[in-house]
Amino acid sequence: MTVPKSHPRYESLMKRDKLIEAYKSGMVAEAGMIAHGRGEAFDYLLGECTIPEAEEAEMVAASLLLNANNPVISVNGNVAALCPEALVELARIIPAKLEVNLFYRTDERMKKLVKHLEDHGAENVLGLEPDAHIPGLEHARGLCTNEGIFSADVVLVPLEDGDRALALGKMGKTTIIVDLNPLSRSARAASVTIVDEVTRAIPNITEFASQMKGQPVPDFDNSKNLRKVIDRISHALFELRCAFGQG
Ligand code: PTJ
Repeated sequence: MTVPKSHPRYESLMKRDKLIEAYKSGMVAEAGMIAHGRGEAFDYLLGECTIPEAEEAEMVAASLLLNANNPVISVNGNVAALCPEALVELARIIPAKLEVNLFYRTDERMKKLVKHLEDHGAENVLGLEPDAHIPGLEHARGLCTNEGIFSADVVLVPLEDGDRALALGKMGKTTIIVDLNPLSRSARAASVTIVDEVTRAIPNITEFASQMKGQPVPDFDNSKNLRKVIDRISHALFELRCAFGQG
């Protein structure tokens, strides 16, 4: 499908197109399409832009990654499909390791996603040969590498399911989540929750990281930040409600 750039939903349609193509090529899980739809709905409520609360969380995320001993970026199907270049660039700037870690893990998807990242410039992508297991996560979902996620002190896990975010937190890791849904279990379980669309969030973190080398991690209260996000959404809905008039 050719969408003219002038189409008011151009950006959104392009993202859908990327996901559909990646789904057809076996990189994105079926459920990934559903997850994206839920994200879109929340993005609509946020005005499809980076809100100040997200910007603050992105700055803190950059600082945590820069100050980590073993920072790891966990990559799933949706994220790899939507912004592979941005992930590779962030990993380079920090520097951080990239590890493919899937909810719906199959060997075939793992190989395709590792290759996809390599095609976009990544080197030494971890995940294909897991030698560790995240405690408390059953089956293949918990598989990870000792060199990467298992020994990481700070993990960036965009679009995560709540279980894994909780399990990583229980391991004592600092977890940074990107999730457009501020009400999700992941959002509430994370050390830092970035309520932003992943294709905006990752380049923003990279931009902050390029400016913040050598600086300490700023104070940050994740619950307070999430409360402000929910207030912002509530206010936006109220304004919309008013636009429909009285009665
Ligand atoms: O590739 P896999 O096998 O690891 O599977 C990935 C999915 C995303 C299918 C899996 O992790 C999953 O089922 O996730 P959930 O529990 O649906 O959570 C995904 C969260 O990401 C939801 O809360 C969405 O609102 C949010 N989300 C979806 N798309 C985006 C997003 N947040 C930021 N940017 C997006 N583009």
